[in-house]
Amino acid sequence: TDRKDQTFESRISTTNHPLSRRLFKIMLRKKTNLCVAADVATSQQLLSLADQLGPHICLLKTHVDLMSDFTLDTTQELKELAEKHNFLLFEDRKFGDIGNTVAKQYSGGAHKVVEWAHLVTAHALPGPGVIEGLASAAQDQERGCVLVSQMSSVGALTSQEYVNGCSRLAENHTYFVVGFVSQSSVSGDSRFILFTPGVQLDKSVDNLGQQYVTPRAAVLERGADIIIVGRGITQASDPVATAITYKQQAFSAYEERVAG
Ligand code: 5IU
Repeated sequence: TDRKDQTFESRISTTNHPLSRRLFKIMLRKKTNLCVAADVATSQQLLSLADQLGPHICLLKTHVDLMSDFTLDTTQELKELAEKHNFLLFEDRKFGDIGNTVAKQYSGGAHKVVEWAHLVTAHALPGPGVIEGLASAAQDQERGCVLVSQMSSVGALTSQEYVNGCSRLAENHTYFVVGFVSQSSVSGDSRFILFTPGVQLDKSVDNLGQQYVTPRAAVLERGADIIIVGRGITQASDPVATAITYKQQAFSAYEERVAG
């Protein structure tokens, strides 16, 4: 049967990636398939969002390269909050170079992403080397990547052929690839988790090409397992109450989907 008809419970035993299993278990225990995108400029804002929203999310997505005061102390505190509230850390780095370069970008530089992010995004454009490079830098740590199969922005260049190429790449690297960022049900393989950004309740676009659907549409029409929500929550007047609304809508849409 197809991925989207199967429960997270049943998918725990089909995947061989330890982080996919952890993520399924977190989603079931906390009844949340919400990932918050915390695109904020300061450590204080990031840590405060992580602590406040922690109980309601399965995953916290970061872009640490847009922070003005990043230090590794911030990531240490993030790790502690992730343990306290039982969520995973997801750096949306979109690695997209040859294996040798991404291996160094992942483990080195100012951000040392491999030391604290459970998951990272990668573009499939370079071919298998990008995944092999990341996996080599991860060594024996429990790490994984999510391939960008489709994007939410206007005019994205991801053709059906590109999407199919991403799926083949993932199938050949299940030891490291946990799933896809997508806007449709790009894979029926129940081992892969689909992450869908471009979700907001009261807007359909921003002024720089972002396009939004509702949490229900993301899960029921676009095949999302996990919804990624940024400004809809982070810029709300009450981020916690708003996160609860998104969490409940997305999780009940998931329950509806698997109930058939
Ligand atoms: N993001 C997208 N679309 C994509 C990919 C990533 O929006 O196709 I790949 C990121 C960008 C931002 C978050 O960090 O997801 C969405 O934020 P808003 O909900 O504020 O638009």
